[in-house]
Amino acid sequence: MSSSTKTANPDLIRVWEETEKNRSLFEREVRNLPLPVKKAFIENKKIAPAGFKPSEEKLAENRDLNRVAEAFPKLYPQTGDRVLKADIANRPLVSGKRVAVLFSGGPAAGGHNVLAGLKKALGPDNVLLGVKHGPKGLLGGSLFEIKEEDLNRLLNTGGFDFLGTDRTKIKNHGQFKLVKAVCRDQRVDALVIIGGDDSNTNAAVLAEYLFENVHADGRGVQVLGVPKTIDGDLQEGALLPISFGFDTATKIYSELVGNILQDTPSSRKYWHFIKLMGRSASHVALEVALQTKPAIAFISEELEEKKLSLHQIVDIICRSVARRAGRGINYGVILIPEGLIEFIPEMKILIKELNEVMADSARLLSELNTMAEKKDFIYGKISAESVKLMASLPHEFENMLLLDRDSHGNLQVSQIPTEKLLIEMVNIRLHEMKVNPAPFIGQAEEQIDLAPEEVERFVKSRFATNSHFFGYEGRCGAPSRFDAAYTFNLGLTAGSLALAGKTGYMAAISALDCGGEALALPLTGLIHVERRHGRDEMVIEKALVETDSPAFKYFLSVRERWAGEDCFSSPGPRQLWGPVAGQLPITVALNQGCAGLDFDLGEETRII
Ligand code: FBP
Repeated sequence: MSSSTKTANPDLIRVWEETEKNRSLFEREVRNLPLPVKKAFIENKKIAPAGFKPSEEKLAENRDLNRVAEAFPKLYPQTGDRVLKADIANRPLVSGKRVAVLFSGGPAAGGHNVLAGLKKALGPDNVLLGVKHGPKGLLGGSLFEIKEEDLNRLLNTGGFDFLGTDRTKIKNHGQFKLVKAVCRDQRVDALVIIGGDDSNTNAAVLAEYLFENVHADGRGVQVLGVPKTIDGDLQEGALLPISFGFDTATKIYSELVGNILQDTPSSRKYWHFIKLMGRSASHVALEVALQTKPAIAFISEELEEKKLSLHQIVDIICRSVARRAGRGINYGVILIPEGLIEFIPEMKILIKELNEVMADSARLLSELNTMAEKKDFIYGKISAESVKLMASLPHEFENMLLLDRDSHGNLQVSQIPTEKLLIEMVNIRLHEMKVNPAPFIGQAEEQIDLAPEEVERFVKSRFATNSHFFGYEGRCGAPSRFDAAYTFNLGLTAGSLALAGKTGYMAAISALDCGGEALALPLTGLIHVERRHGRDEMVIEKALVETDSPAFKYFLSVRERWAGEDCFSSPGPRQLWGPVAGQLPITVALNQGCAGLDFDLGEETRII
């Protein structure tokens, strides 16, 4: 029979069409998986909310506590810098409470499981309201009830699509009043904000504003945070080892990078410049480097500490390319953290100056029609060094630095093609080195120690490149085994805090390798004073990679070997079910002093 006379089997078509809207064969399976649940949330084999009591755990010393106390006069006396922990002795017996939840900022795997945990903690006697489209939806009053049956669709699936998210910052009086009105009109008793450092700072500000007198009887609205960001830069030592979404994103990137690494000695002809998402901190790049062992992985925090210029970074790459080419290895992988350019001192000054001019003159700039006019205006306001640096950059890159800022006034670094900029600059430098190799060869620190035949091999070698940016690929995948369990327990913690009447706390889980401890971290204890956009602001600081951390020190001890040898590791796809063995992110396990990579967050429990 010819193919034109064949017809598709209608049963197969029907089965296939059912896979639309989060009902793929894969999603159907992952939804049914049991999850580890912490003991504090289990009573008589059923999920139950926990109460809270003071913990002996302490936050790191906060030098700005007095200023925070002044800025949060109502919240601070309640929360201060005192950590709470889940307590099975005082389970809240509450009914009729209405808790609203929203996503804020970029998506991260496991958000849907936070919703599931919240819903389970609240139980059938309380109401969980979903806010559509993040903070913007809150201002517009877009709330709807999340039903038990919604969990059948949500559990263990990736993305934030059930509610949507956005990056609106609720910061002015008009917005605060709107939120108050929405909470009063929709009888919201508690608001849970699932977000990163900025969003949790916002949660603290809202907790202060909504502390009292929202409802007719004088009650306020509780505000709670849940730590989310694939960037992994919302951490608080042992009390909050990592934000959710980091594990899934880094495992997805590690699979992709591992595949590319495996391609390099197979095809033997490309250098791959791979930029990895992570707006500021380089936790993602460090984790992926440890998972995959590339030739070079830049860690922005180290570059900043060493005050390296863009040209010195280019030289590091060129030396490695030449050394490997001398040994006949004409390929390699370079990992570049998304935020790298903001950590190069000269670029940092330039970007800071640009941010300030663009924030201060936003209205004026919006009235200028052409890029040339904008440039003229901006260049007239920044320092001579910055103007010079701007002029030395490739044209495309220069324009990118002038793109509109996000709602927090930050440069949208994910739009800056750093990987392409480096390729362009490395190409030029390698050409210079090949034309006249003598000055580059030798034993001085800035030179390359190559034998004459290696120099010859390098000079004859071809430098072919590919650029990649792995970012959005990793944010919305189904949560890894770790993130699925972690987020469900974070949801249970936040739901319990809501029922326990707490406000101004962020849910956290510590002791990830030994049963987990559900904690409530006081937002007022996490807030510091930081200079942003030319003024002091109260913010939760981003946790950057520390160059004296165990994870970074381990990386330091192995990177020379990775640079010189043709070694790599290809970890394969992330695990979504099966044993919890070997599933912790390696940077987290190293920094937390864990004995292994196994996580332990309680007993496997069927959720739906
Ligand atoms: P959050 O901190 O809000 O979770 O977002 C992190 C992130 O994934 C960054 O790594 C990245 O720079 C940014 O989002 C990109 O988001 P957008 O597409 O909104 O610019």
